[in-house]
Amino acid sequence: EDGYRLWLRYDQLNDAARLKDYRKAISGILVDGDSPTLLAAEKELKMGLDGLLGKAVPLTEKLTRKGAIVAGTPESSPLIRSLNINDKLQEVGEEGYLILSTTINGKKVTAIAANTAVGVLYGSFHFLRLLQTTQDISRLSISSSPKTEHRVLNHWDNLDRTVERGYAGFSLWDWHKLPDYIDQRYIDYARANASIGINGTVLTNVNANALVLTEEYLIKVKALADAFRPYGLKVYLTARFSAPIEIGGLKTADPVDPQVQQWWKDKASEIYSHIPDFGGFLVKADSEGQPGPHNYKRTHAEGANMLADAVAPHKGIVMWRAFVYSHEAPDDRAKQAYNEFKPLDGKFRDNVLVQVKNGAIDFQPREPFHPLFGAMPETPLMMEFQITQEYLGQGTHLAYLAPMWEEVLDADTYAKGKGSTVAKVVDGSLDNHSLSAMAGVANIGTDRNWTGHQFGQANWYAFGRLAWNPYLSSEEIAEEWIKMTFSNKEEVVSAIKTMMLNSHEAVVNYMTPLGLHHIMGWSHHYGPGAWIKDKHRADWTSVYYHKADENGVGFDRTKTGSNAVAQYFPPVEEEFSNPEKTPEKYLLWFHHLPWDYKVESGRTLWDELALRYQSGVDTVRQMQRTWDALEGKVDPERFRHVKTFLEIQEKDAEWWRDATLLYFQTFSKRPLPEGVEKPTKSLDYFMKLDPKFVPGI
Ligand code: BDP
Repeated sequence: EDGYRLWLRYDQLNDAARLKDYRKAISGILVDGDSPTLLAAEKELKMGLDGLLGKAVPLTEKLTRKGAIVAGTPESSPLIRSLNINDKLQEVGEEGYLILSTTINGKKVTAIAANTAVGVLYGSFHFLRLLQTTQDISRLSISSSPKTEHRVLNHWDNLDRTVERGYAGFSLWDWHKLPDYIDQRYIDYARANASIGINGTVLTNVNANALVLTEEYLIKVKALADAFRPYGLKVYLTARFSAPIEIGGLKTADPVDPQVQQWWKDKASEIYSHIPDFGGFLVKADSEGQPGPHNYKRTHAEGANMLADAVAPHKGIVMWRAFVYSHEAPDDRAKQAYNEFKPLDGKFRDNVLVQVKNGAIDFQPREPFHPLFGAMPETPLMMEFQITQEYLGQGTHLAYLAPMWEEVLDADTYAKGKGSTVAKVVDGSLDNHSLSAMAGVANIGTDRNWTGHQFGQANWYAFGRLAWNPYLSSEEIAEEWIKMTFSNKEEVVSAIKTMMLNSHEAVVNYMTPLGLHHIMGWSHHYGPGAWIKDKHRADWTSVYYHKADENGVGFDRTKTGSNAVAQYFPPVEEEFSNPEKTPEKYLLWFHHLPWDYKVESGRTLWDELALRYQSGVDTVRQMQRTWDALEGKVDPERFRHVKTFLEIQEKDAEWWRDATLLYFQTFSKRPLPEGVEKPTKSLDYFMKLDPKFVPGI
């Protein structure tokens, strides 16, 4: 049990009663049609059912006995056609499916029906999930379809196979052996994605390399696209804005230059000649040194539209990122994306989505929702979540991220009055956009268990499930994942679920409680670094964000400060403007408050801060106790792995607590309250810990 099989383990079920029912109910698999996708569905059903039932479930061509799993589309399968379910099928659209307990020719069957082969595949995975989570399958009437159209992983993978902010080994894409060698990993990767409805993958880093757009690489990309296609997974690439210069020999990359426009059109045609269903481009432009339209005094819309025009004839899309901030450190980096993009609302082509990170700074352990959500009604905005834990303990901390994503998706923007949630902006329902998408920055690499931490798998899983349906609860997703990945036993499920559901809050508490943000180590972003200052960019330092002084701590984003609150709709603006009304979790995000400001608990801000750091550490220790009690109830290999990582997490949590509190104490000049463990090292020690990244100290 090294974790390779992810949540698709298919071991024989140990719930004896259910197993008996399933064995009785399922007699064979009947998938008519021979498209690669239908064959993939058939193969998965066969593998899954054989494993889960612990017996060979035969593939059949005719319906001779009751108990068949009949899967197909009305075109591929006369049996599905005979069900006359066209009306119901119409409702589930292109990728949706139905799972029905019904009868055909007087025989009881379970029908997995869809309009397309990929819908059948998704339905097959759903059916297997029902068994994996030991649900009753005797009276099924399930209908499911995705709420967002494009559900996309963003790999920040470089062509040399390093992964930016990757903590699970190297890139899966073995460019050297491609196009000839198709690693089984590619297939298993595609299967895993299909099982949760992910239908797109951007293969390359947003900090892009134009080389991937050359013929030499495109044939390798084609090989991957061919391997993924049966699983409904489209490939996308990042487009480096200056590619026409770097690989095209042009003198400019100005988006209004006809030669440049033609170059991209030709490049798009070339790509589509290799990969007819190529998804399109993801672009990071004019951000952190990446080239972009601003180099030519053009707008983001002009840049995006040029690429959009190039891929439009082939039905491609452009995902243009809003993660921008200028080099001249402004009064507040949090305001910049809104300031730059809001005026461009309505100026983008129909096949452009603007990809917005969940918060306005940068994937912090917790951020209030990005004010752009709801602010650009004429433009489809897509969500960018970060699955890889750049700021949340990277490869070694257990942090189940779905509660954080849920918090953002459920947040009310009030853009069109109460109930205008971020989820409704993202799925297009608020402003009637048919184009909709969600992206997740992947946490996947060559590590045997794919994600470095065994529990990192849960974040990949949860991202896919939320992209399919942003209204699912993080709790139900956790429960599914635990049952499929570890065990169906109630005591195990509830113990692991508690760990997972408390884990994100624990990380926030020992890193950045009460709305603190961006106070981590310089550049690597792993440990604490609240003292980071005097860099060439102010907005890359910690002091810029926490603004601690003898009077207090926090970033004033109200009228008396940067007034970033004005970017939110009135009731939200009001709430965030007033420290009494601001949810405590965002307090220091919006306010600079005195050390003895009274918080909800009646304590002073200083005491509360210190106790939150302690509580983060305590929760990790609680997780350790819970995990230890599971010894013998989960397999020894994964048990040991997680146990060791929890030890690292405890050590790191103490490190964060001690280093950060000692630093803030130099301003607050107050003792640590009762209940907070005394640091055993000095601030000086912590500041010198990482001299490589803290030059000059
Ligand atoms: C930041 C990362 C950086 C990425 C950037 C981005 O530190 O490596 O390139 O985001 O999203 O979080 O473009």
